[in-house]
Amino acid sequence: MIGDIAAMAPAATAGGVDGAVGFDGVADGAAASLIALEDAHAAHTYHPLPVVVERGDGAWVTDVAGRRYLDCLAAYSAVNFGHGHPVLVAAAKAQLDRITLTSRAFHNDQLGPFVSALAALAGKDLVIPMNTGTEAVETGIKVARAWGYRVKGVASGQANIIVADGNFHGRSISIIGFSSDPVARDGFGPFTPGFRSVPYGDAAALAAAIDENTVAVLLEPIQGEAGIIVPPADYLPAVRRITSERNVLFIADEIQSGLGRTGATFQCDNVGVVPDVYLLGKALGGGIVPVSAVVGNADVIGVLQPGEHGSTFGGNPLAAAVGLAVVGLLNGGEYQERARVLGEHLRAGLQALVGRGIVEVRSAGLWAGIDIDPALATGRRVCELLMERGVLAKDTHGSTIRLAPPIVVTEDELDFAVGQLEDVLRQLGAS
Ligand code: IF1
Repeated sequence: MIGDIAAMAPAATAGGVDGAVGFDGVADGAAASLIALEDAHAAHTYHPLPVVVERGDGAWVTDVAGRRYLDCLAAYSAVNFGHGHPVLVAAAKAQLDRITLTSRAFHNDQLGPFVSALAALAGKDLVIPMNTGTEAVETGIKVARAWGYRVKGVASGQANIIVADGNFHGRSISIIGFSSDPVARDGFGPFTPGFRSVPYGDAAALAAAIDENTVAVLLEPIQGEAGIIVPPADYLPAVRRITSERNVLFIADEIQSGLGRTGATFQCDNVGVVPDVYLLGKALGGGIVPVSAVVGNADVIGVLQPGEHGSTFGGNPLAAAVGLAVVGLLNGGEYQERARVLGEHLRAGLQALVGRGIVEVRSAGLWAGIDIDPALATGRRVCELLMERGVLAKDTHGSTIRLAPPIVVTEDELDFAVGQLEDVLRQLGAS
């Protein structure tokens, strides 16, 4: 089973592990002119590595100079099934020749099958199809507030939602308003009221923050941007118990942690918890189109009435066709099992580097947060050196880097990535 999925990935056009060649980090030729064009006309809201990607296949990408890199970011887990997955590309291509957008003013023949399959995958009965993760989070906030007023009986305009310190749920004004990251939040006020933030992992603090107007708790089951922060094993079960007892919705933001990444369909599965609402995105679109969703039961998601919510592109036939194909890949459980087994291999390889330039490793499935010894280098510097060795990764805060390769990655490719990290740490002076 494990081998089958790798075989299904598009054949690497060239290189593979022994063909991975980074470069000296100085963009040249076509890359330099393309970067200059982007620099001149794209707002500078990012600081990308100086690599210009032209193609992708499976777990690999190729830059404009033909150099290949193992993609250990997978677009922040939006490319869980690899670049150019044949089943997903075929679903998209077939739909492109039929119809791609109708708006929800009319039905289309792809939405019903998609939402039915997604609801079944989540063990729920209703889906609100959206496009980006941010939209799914904002939709979840609207659903929670409407449920609070119309079902729980919270006084109008008084609803509050509990979030966790260190959260990342997107970049809209309401969402950054409850961010604890000054870079994400400062200078964009005023913000939306009705949110309280408590320490992540502390169930007692969460229980103490709940009052008669609390309608929901919104949490990442593992905090991604914060550095793949895995809470104590009993945290989410305690949150589930507390929210059930206090008639508060438990909304799990599985936009990054879900859909196979952590070795299960949802990270909540790994800790035996079923939230009232799943927020999904990223990999739901197969790395091809933006697809997100809010998934729950009718007694919660059903509170919204016609005209109260919507989206021009939400539930469009192209997104639904790809989303249905993604659910099809997940229904068999092979990708979840692969992420679990290969994740253990990755963790063992990284753990062996603790004390040799790495301070701590946190991981779940094929999702790892690695704290580099800050005395050695920043996370950014490590990622620059990894790029020169044919591995693409992304730092997060300070000296933490994250690894999240497509689940189609092979054990040999994981060994290659860990080997390059070991060499980079040695290059930086780690003993
Ligand atoms: C960027 C971070 C990751 C998310 C969770 C909702 C969203 C995200 C748990 C919103 C999005 C993306 C945003 C992207 C980079 C990436 C990211 F670094 F920003 F924080 F993954 F950790 N919930 N995360 O992780 O989904 O609207 O983006 O589809 O903004 O640079 P979105």
